[in-house]
Amino acid sequence: MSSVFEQSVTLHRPRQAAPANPQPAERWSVDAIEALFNLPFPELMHRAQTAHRENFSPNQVEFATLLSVKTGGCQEDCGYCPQAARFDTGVKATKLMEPDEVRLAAQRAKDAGATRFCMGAAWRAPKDRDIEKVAELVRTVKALGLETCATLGMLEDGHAETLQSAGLDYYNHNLDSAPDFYGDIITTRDYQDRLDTLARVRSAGVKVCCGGIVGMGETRRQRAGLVAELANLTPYPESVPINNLVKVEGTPLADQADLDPFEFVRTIAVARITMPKARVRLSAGRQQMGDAVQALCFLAGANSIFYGDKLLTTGNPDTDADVALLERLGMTRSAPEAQP
Ligand code: SAM
Ligand code: DTB
Ligand code: SF4
Repeated sequence: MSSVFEQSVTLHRPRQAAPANPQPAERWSVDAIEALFNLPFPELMHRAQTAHRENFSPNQVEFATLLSVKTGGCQEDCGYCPQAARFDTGVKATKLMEPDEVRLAAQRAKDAGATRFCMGAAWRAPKDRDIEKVAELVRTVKALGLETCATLGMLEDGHAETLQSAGLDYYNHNLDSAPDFYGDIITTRDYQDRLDTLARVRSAGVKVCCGGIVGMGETRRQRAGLVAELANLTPYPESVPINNLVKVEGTPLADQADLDPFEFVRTIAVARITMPKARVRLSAGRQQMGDAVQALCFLAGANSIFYGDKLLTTGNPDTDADVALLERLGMTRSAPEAQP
């Protein structure tokens, strides 16, 4: 069997990388997106696969590794999050990591096969001095030849520019839910704050990584509402993480009922159809999902995963298990995007 690290023979019009600035093909109404969700599963999958194959090789998956560079103690009240100080989740607060420690972790991720390295910090919003320190971390990771991504909370004017100059490729900031569900989950900042940060990232020339979480008790229409917000961003994000809620004891959503796995797969398919050139990332929740559902997500157009045995504070499948899964499926890891 060929190695997962070898490039597959591509039979379709393959593209290794999303373009820097995909334009929205059309404006999507919530009704139109809900209609996609309502399609028979085979029809929805066919449409998603068609969109996927027009823009990417369907056999390749990007590996992105996450590192929590500053964990816990966050003042926000995001109802899903183990890092919010107000919830008793057992997560210990740490200080921002030093460049040497981050370099080691990034080198390990690269050696294991990751092409993108994403640094997360449990901040509501970084201070100016935090941005300077994270810029140093970005330079450190970039120097190893990895694509860089950071998720640090809300940014002020100038922050995204500083990070861009340090070599930041992507900034992750999720919309998380539909606007009409958001207030049920988070009260300490509003939807417009998130859109403002995304606009700052975009205008600094940093690529946008923006998605959300499903399985928080939202309706199907609200899942459609989240996808509509993402797809109607102009341009839509280059990278779209779709997280399945990881239920953490101590958070308000700890006892939330499981989402039907097919509904998760549908969400991936609808994201693929509405944002055809984006990297759609099958993000949090893989450990709880099982191999068969993950395979359906790849068939629905997911072409990126978080790779490494930890997300930020919760578990993720072992790297060996992910390499084995791709080999079983005859799929391969995507080559890195061309670096500027
Ligand atoms: N503090 C920053 C912020 O909120 O923008 C960055 C880190 S925050 C942990 C990044 C994202 O992780 C959140 O927006 C959310 O989408 C996701 N996330 C956090 N906890 C999660 C959970 N339990 N299940 C699924 N996704 C989660
Ligand atoms: C994203 O959309 N998901 C990642 C990343 N962006 C930063 C985070 C998932 C966190 C899951 C819960 C945890 O491990 O703390
Ligand atoms: Fe803080 Fe981010 Fe967690 Fe919200 S999601 S509590 S802002 S770390």
